[in-house]
Amino acid sequence: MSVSKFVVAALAMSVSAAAFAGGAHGDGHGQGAKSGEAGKASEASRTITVEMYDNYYEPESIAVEPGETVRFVVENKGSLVHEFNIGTPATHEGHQKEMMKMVEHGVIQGGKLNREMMSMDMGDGQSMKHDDPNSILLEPGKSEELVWKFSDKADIEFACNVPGHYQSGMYGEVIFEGPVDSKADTQ
Ligand SMILES: [Cu+2]
Repeated sequence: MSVSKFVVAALAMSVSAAAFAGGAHGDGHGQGAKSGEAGKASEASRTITVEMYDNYYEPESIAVEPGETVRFVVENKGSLVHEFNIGTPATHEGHQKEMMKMVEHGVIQGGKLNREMMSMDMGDGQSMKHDDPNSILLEPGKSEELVWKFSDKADIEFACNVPGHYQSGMYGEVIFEGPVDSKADTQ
């Protein structure tokens, strides 16, 4: 789709954009249930700082307890836009297709995000809103928090789905360690 056609469609479809925002990622959420759900900061057992570089994370992996709620402080210390997204390999693969569209339409341009365009509807039942609770998308120098309640043991990674980044190794393993029993002491 050409840019001009996209803009026209986006303006015409603003109503469906609102509808889409609610249920856009039905499939993703279904699979996301395996990785957990949005958590409450008041229930977080600890804070983990994650630094994003071009193109890797520090730390490279994260160890959590099954069912643990963690507050992540995510900082983009690279020169490109990066994402911190918690999900299964399948959800990451699906999200990479969405983010490819964001690049194709100029929403993501290297180190910049076009927030205005992100709020538009693409006119084909897709939006480029990036507001899933399991994900943060950041420009260089920016920092944001994400609170996540992990599910029981599952195949979960944190990953950057900006095109090419996952493929160049920008993902890390979530390692499940220990029983949940010890949480009784901290809560
Ligand atoms: Cu990245």
